[in-house]
Order: sequence, then structure tokens, then C-alpha cells
Amino acid sequence: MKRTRHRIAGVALAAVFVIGVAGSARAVRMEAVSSTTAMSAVKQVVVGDNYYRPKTATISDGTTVKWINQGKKPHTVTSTTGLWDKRLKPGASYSRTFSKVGTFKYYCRIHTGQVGKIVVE
Ligand SMILES: [Cu+2]
Repeated sequence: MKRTRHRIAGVALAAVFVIGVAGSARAVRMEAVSSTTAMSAVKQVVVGDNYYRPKTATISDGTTVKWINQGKKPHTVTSTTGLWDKRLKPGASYSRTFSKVGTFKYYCRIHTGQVGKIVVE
């Protein structure tokens, strides 16, 4: 009787162990996939008061740039050649995929001197 109870407890423990290992392996795999995606396909640019960081972002062809307004004021992300123009409230973001090689300058229409550029290689 005592031995049987012992064995059941052992099986239950083994099951918990297997589920735990499988669960963490899955979590590790998901993390690997998402970090690869973020590194290869999306480049974040912080929009602050009154700057962009990095001021110059160098990316590869096909990368999406995501500007996020982390400042306390609204700003725009405006192409100097009219390719795009987006006003961002604090907390808002804007994403644009660059599929042509070149240098793309942009600025804030609200704050003089707030400029940045995207270099697509
Ligand atoms: Cu601004």
C-alpha cells in the first residue's frame, strides 16, 4: 500500500517534469523567432522632444522602420521629398517599410532642427 502511493507520486512528479521541460523549450523557441524577426525586419526609432534617436538609422533593404513618440509633445515624421508625412501624438507610432536603396531624410514640421535620416543599404 505504502509502496503504491510512492509510485503514483513518482509518476506525477515525472509528468510535471516533462510538461515543465516541454513548456520552457517552447518558450525559448518563440523567443528566438521573435528576436530574429525584430532584428532583421524592424528598426525602432525613438521620437523624443525634439530629436530622433538614432538620428541616422542605417538599415537593409526591406526593413520596416517604426517611429515611436516617447516624448511629451506631438511630433511629425515628414519626408523631405514628400514620400510620407505622419503626425504622432505622445505614445503613437508609425511604421514604414523601405524597399529602395538610398538616403531618406525627414524632419518634424512642428520643431525646427528636429531632423533625421534613414540610410537604406
Ligand atoms: Cu517635433
